[in-house]
Amino acid sequence: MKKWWKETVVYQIYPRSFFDYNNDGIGDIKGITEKLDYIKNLGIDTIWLSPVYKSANDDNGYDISDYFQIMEDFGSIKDWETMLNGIHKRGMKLVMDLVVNHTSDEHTWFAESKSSKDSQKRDYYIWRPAKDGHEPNNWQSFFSESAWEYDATTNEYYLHLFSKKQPDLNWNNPKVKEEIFGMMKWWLDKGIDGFRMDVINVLSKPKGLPDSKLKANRGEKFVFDCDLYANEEGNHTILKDMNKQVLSKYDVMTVGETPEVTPEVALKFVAEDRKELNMVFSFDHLDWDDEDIPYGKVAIFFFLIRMIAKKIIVKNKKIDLLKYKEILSSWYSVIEKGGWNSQYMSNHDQPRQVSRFGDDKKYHARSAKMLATLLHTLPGTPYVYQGEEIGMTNIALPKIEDYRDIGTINAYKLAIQKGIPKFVAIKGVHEKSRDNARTPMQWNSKENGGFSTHSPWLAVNPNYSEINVEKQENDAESILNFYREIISMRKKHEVMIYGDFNILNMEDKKVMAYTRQLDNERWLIIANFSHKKAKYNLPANVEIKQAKVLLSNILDYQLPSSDYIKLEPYQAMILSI
Ligand code: TEU
Ligand code: CA
Repeated sequence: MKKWWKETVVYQIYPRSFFDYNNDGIGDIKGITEKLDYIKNLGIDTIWLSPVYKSANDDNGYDISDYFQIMEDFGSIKDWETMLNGIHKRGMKLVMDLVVNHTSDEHTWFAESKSSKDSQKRDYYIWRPAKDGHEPNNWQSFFSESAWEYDATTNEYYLHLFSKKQPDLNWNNPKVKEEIFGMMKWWLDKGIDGFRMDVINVLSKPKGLPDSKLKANRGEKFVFDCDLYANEEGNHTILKDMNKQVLSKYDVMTVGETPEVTPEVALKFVAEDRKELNMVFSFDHLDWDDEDIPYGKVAIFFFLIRMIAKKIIVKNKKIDLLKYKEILSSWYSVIEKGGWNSQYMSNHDQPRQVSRFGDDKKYHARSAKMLATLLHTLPGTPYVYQGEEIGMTNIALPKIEDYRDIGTINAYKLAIQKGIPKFVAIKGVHEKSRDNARTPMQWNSKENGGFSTHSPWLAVNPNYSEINVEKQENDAESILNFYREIISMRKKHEVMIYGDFNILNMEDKKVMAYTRQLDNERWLIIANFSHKKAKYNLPANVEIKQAKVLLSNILDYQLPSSDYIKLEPYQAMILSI
């Protein structure tokens, strides 16, 4: 069925790093309002705003201390209203972040909950006594420490799947549900157009909070086992309720962030007839290159050799294209079976896509455009993360003290505790730190990339004088203008939205080729994922003479007359066939 949220292109803003209006070193809401024309000119119709609520800022706003107020660093509710008006005036929509697996420990609910076992709010959170003098179970949080924190006031532990300043709410308590649903309505009545729902598939915890059966990594005490709670049936009960009581009353879009879900489980969240969510953010296409730093001297030695080899010798092996194709085609089943998907390669938690899957040096612009071609022609709603549209890259800061992300800092600490040498641990940080994505937006080649005249809260990437908006505005061949073009194509060609999807070369390790087809309109998308030249043989039913180039990341590209296509490194094209 046709829906506006299938047709839209979403732009994610990480407010701390977008634009600093009052020059205190921190991005803010007025800064966003200032840049709305830029976003509109990109062709965006929906903005997803990472949290701007009042927060203790242990996890940059994902630890909310008051759901009804704006973080002081970012401005006031008046500023927010002005921004919302500006968004709507330009015909765009606003999706807010909903973080309700946990609150901040500085939320008044938690202060009350922790004050005494008899507190009326005790059961807003998940408290347990010690087990044999230890933590109540062996769970590890997402941020590398135990998922339990001891609190002396009542001599019990509370559960936190993320940092210890992010206690988990108890969704078995009907009062919690009521509070959260009420809060959602409050924002919807202010006129917002949807929610991006943080870790929405872990709200419900398994009965009895059992130990994970997985073995802890060597040198670690606790086990990270997201599977244990990610697939709880209780999450569907909560979402069905939320849909019925809240969401169904508004014309809004919803996207749930769901780590560890398979396409089968995702379908249960997004199949239209289940009335839960519109789409989820899956991780399969991003998690497969995760690699734990090993334990022990010998293992570390070989790990290092492999990392160096990966960088120098086999650059193009950064992506296992066969695996990626399998993942894409298995996720397409979600759409075929009556659900919908999101498409993203970057967000505020992930390294920069051009550094991770492309080549951020020699083929910077070309590989960034190749990835953009995919993002906008794969089936699902595309999400562009701020800075991606100019090809912003990863950063490698020399010292752990230069990093701000709690996830990064904790993971580094654990690595050092395990005896991993500092220079190895910092390499892991360079590859995977979430701060790669959080460096300030590069607007121009002035001081701090035009983000702020004050020294920013996190270092600006030193490449801002080469990679910035202003420079790309004036360059017809820039990544920015390529994004504008491909986004505008989506408004003219329904095949990009509703067309069937079919990968043609599942066995090819270098080239990705797939068709999108809607009625008589048939497109062929070809992308070379390698930093070497490659060749693609056209399928028998494609007549090269009939084919027309709709978009290419190589200037003035002309199709050959042969029945195969020679591809330059990272070359990508959209053909109408
Ligand atoms: O992320 C949840 C999540 O799955 C991530 O922690 C992810 O596994 C990790 O970042 C990969 O490095 C959401 C938010 O997007 C994230 O920013 C928050 O820190 C987290 O929830 C807690 O709210
Ligand atoms: Ca500011």
